[in-house]
Amino acid sequence: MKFQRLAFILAIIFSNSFTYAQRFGGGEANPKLRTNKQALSHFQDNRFGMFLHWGPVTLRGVEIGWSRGTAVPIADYDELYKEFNPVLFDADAWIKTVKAAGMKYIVITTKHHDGFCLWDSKFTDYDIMSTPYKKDIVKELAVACKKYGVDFGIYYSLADWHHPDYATRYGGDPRPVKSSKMSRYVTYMKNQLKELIENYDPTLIWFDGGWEECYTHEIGMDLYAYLRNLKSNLIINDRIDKAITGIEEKKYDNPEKYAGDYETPEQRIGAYNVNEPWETCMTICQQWSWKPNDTMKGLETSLLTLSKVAGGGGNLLYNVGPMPDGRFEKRQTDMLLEMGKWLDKNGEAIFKTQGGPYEPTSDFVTTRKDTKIYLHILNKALSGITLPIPENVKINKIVNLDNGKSIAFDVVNNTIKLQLVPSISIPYIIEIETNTNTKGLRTIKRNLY
Ligand code: FHN
Repeated sequence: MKFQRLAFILAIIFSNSFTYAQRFGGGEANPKLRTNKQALSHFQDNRFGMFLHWGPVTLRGVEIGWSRGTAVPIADYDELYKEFNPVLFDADAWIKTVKAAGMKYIVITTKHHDGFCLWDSKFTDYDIMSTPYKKDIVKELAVACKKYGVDFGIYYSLADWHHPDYATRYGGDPRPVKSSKMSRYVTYMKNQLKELIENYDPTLIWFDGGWEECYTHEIGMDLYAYLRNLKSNLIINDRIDKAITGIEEKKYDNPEKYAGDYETPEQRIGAYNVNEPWETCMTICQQWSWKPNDTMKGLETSLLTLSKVAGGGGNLLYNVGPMPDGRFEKRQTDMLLEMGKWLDKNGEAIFKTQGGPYEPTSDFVTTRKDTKIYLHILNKALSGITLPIPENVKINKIVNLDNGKSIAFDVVNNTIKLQLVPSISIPYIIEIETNTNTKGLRTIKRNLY
């Protein structure tokens, strides 16, 4: 009995230690789920990217996918491609804006739930080459990303309410499901994903739409392994499988069981997690695809979101919905360029950093890199901060990154006190120079300060 009890305890101890390794490489338990950790840490270093939801539906200014059969009758929605002619689309202009905004990668909807393909696909005519525009949007963006050194990511919806073999209908689609054959649809997806990988070489595939019953955990695992074999350093999000933490806001107690390289909290700041990669996706406006006169988030809100996500250890994928003529709205471009100016001054506190070591509060979050800890001040009125300092850490100097001015501080009994001047613009960054490599510091719990 004693031996069995000991074996049980050891099994519990080791099973947890394999969770991270299994899911992110290292553990031998399930090679199907092995990702490329080097590619993943590069993705994490990128920190800030642009999500792009675009397609013929922008002609009506309603939500992509979801308005098929609701705001727009299916028969009309499925004909919109015949009008789609974004003559002002300029891939170089888009990617120049991405770079000027300080963003390091893009994720473009190559196919959303409506099934329309923004690239020249050999496997369907429901694609950009059947529109009056007749140019491969995805190709042009892939070329522009390479030209300007921006990582190229693609969004691909596993749900396809247009495809006859996808076995779930939406929007009152009258077609009988019995004629649908998911195995044929999976083959269609594999063919399309193979041509996307081989012809456009994305660094990342952002899956979505896997929540419907017809798409199973088995399909997700098989698809992950298929893609992993096609491109070993491809980054694949958690929505390729059924542990869709981003939408359900729930933790899975056995994440190693599910495929996917990182978690995808949506329209919210993800929970503090400096051990596993995650990315918040969020709209700059309210709608994912373009909507005339949509409500837009301002510069301060956008920068606070970026700081809070980085302070929690995550990436921010910030969404722009391009207009039907192929341009970004000027107000969105202008705001993004202001974010870029802030990042010109403060980007060292965002890029290639790790979240923490202090757990986030409503007044501040922290990031760290090399021997530095960056305090992101989120509260305009804050006039001072008192924090415990980790053992053996010495503070050499403290500087306000915004104005370059040194900040006076006291250290008493492993506690640092620093005075702040309430500021008109937030977030602003206080850089703390220490004598230690901060990456190794354990998280300092919020109840200690
Ligand atoms: O249904 C989609 C939605 O249109 C959008 O693409 C977002 C982006 O994360 N994902 C799904 C909703 O969770």
